[in-house]
Amino acid sequence: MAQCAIALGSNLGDSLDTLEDSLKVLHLVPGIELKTTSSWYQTKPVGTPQPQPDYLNGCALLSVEQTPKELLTILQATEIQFGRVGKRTLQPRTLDLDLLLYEDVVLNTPDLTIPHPRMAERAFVLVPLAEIASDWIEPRSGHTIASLLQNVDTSGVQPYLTV
Ligand code: PH2
Ligand code: MG
Ligand code: MG
Repeated sequence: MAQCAIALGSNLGDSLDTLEDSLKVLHLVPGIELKTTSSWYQTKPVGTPQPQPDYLNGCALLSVEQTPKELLTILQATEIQFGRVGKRTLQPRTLDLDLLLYEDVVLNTPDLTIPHPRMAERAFVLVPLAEIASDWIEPRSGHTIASLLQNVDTSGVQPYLTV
């Protein structure tokens, strides 16, 4: 089994339900075990061309039998299952599932880049990821998640409090 980290995000529809249900769906896929989930964070949109609603973001650790490419296909199918339309980047979305880390693999293909190319600069990824994988070394930079987190502005990332 390979250890993987994924990022989850949503800023359209009932985001909390969508994120939690998507984790249940992934856990039911043969060959995928959901190991750990972070808490959820309400985050200011980063890099979006127009104003859009805050996101709900979190991360999860999976053990998988799938290859990186097979896992990507499953994540994309799950996004569609939860109503994601098209492949319009930087638009509001019901569900975004990004493969962040797969063991210590570094992969650069047209379809898939591992580690996720923008994870090291994104507080909305690093804050939840540091909760569950602070010692994991991001293999492109050679730095741990905890140390990457020290170099980003976390002011747009707030714990999401459920009542
Ligand atoms: N995802 C993006 C672009 N900007 N900003 C926040 N806060 N959270 C996201 O998940 C996010 C984003 C593209 O996938
Ligand atoms: Mg994505
Ligand atoms: Mg994304």
